[in-house]
Formats: sequence, C-alpha cells, structure tokens
Amino acid sequence: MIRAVTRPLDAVRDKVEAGERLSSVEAEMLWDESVDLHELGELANLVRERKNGNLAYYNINTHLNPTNVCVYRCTFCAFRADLREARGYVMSDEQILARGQEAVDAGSTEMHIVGGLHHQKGYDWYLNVIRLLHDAYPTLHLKAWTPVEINWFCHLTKRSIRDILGEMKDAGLGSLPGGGAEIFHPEVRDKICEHKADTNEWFAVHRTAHELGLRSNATMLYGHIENAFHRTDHLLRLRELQDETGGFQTFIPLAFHPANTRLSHLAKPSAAMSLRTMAISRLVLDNFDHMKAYWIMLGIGTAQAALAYGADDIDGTVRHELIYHDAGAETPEILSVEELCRLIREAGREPVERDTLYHRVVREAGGWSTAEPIVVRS
Ligand code: V47
Repeated sequence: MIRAVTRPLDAVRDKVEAGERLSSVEAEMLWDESVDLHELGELANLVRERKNGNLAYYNINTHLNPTNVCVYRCTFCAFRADLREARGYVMSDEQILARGQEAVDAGSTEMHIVGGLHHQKGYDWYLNVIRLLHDAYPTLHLKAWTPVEINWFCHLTKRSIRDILGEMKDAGLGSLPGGGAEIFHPEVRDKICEHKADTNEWFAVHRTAHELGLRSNATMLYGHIENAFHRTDHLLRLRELQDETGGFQTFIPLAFHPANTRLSHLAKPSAAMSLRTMAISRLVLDNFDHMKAYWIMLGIGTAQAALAYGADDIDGTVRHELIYHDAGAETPEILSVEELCRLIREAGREPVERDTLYHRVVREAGGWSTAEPIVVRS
C-alpha cells in the first residue's frame, strides 16, 4: 500500500486555511530551507488577501534625523557619529522647520523622526523638535522616537515612561515608529546593542503608548548574527503584546545592510531570505493588520515580490532617509507617487494612499484630507 507522506508544511497549511494560530514549534520549523519558499509565500499571500483584499498601501512621507551624534555604539549602525567626529551633525530649529515646510510643500502627511542620543542635548531639546514642528505644521503626523529614545529621556529626567509619552503627545507626537527592536533575545541583543533599551524596556514603552491611545509599529532586524530560534522568539513576543493591547499597526522586517558598520564582514541577506522572513512574519503575526515591505531597504524588485509574500504596504515616497543610505543602500533617495503606484500595479495590486493611522487619503485641489479608516478583516 502506498501511504501519502505528510510534510510539516501540510499541517501549517491546514491551520492557515482554517484561520488557526501557529505554535512556536511550527513557526520555527518554517525557517528551514527545506520548507518550500514559494509554498510558504502562497500561504502568507492567503492571509494578506484575507485581511487586505487586493489593496497595497503607500504614504507620502519625509524623514527627519535631527542629530546623528549618539552615546551608543550599536554594531549594526552606520548612521551614528561620535561627539567630536567631523561627520557628526545637529540640526538647528531653522533647519528643522525648513524640513517641515519642505515636507508640507511636497504633500507629505507624515514625518518619521528618529535620531541619535546626543551626549549634550537634554530632553527639552528633543521635546522642542516635536513642539516646533507640530505648532508650525499641525496637519503633519509626527511618527517619532523609538523606545530607545523614550528610555533615554526617562534616564535623563528621572521621569516615568507615561509622563514622558504624555508630554510628547500633548506637544504633538502622533505615533511611534517601529525601530530599536533589533532582535529581542538577549543572546543576540547583548552582542549587537548591549547598552541601549533592553527588551523589557522596549515593550514597556509600546505597552504604555498603547494605553495612552498612541498607535505604534514594530520591526525586526534580520540577517546578521541571529538564527531561526531568535527570529521566532522575536515574533512571538510581539504577538503576545498585540494580544494584550491591539496597539500595533504594522510589522516591518528590516534586512541588515552591513556596509560601513562594525559587522561589515557579513553578507547582506538574500532576496529569498527577505521573502521568507516576510512570509513567516505574516503567518506568525496573525493579529497584526499590516506587513510593510520597506522598499528603501529591500530594493524595489524585492519589495514588489514581497507584495505576493504577505506584504500589503510598501512605506512611502520617503525623502531624506539616512540610516540605510549610510549603510550602503543602493535604492533611490525618493520615489514619486507615480513610481510607487506603478510598481504596486505591476505587482498586481491596487495602490491606496493612506495616512499614518490607515485612513484613506483624498487629494483635491492641491490639498488633502482623510476619508474613512481602512477596514481590515481579522
Ligand atoms: O532600529 C539600523 C535598523 C531601524 C541598520 O515604523 C539597520 O514605519 C539595516 O525602524 N542595516 C530604524 N537596518 C528604521 C525603522 C523603520 C524603518 C521604516 C519604517 C518604520 C516604521 C521604521 O533601522 C533601527 C535598526 O533596526 N538599522 N542600521 C543597518 N545598517
């Protein structure tokens, strides 16, 4: 008698089709190269489609990194500078406001603000960045500061996370970006960024932000010294907090770029690894509405392919990105709306402009307004 061989992916397929949650053992197994990448992609695509139909989102956004001077020396970072290094910079209020004006003139709905932890700048300097921009450009959503910065502000002021986030929110903070997550497991975190906010602190900031009604994103930096166990652990920790608060909007897997870093001897993760990471993230993070294929980091071709491997968002037009370009990213510094829409359509999806909080954006007579929130099926 010939018996059908059941493969590990068959059990996963049954669960995904039934809308059931994957266990940690099932999730970790998916990283093995013997698990067919394209079949994995097909399952992730099923989840993407169930949640977001054929829509793929983008926004019009600008980055602002007010300083690159940083007290920390994360091994993966090419952006940071020492206090007295020639390439170190600190933006003046005028330069920050000019960046805001440029963003508004370009039709941006969002400014993504993160930066170094400057040895000589106090908390008030960082608070002022938010206040200045919000007072001058109130319609620009300020997605700013990771838990690494918030934790640093708590350290500087001896105040609580809730206090700092509350004050930032009153000053105009709109939401938190997903950075600073790297890899949560201490076996890796202690080697790549031992001094900055630890995993418990990262989660405490997001939990408090969600309690205060701020939405946030989450990332994972992959393709350096971590392995399948660490990546799985990372995703499961995020899934757990999302069960508790529901405050995360988007997950963004970030491929490590080694150029100009202390890990420059490592190879860049391949497109296959990036697609596998996107697909597994989509399957494990069943309680996240959105998966972002950040084109700056993936490259345009892989970002397009990722729209069939679980991703429903490709970030935005992006202006003034430094973190990836300092680390050797070869992508352009900016894409026009026409280019973004073309690459989404080429990938078989329907482009939708969203704001940071996933409302549709309507553009008329040179201005913009937000329409209804985008409905995602769970
Ligand atoms: O936390 C730093 C990563 C992150 C490198 O929330 C690097 O919408 C690769 O979080 N190679 C910052 N990665 C970027 C980030 C982000 C990006 C896009 C959208 C959103 C969002 C958030 O970039 C850092 C770190 O994990 N990073 N250096 C590097 N050499």
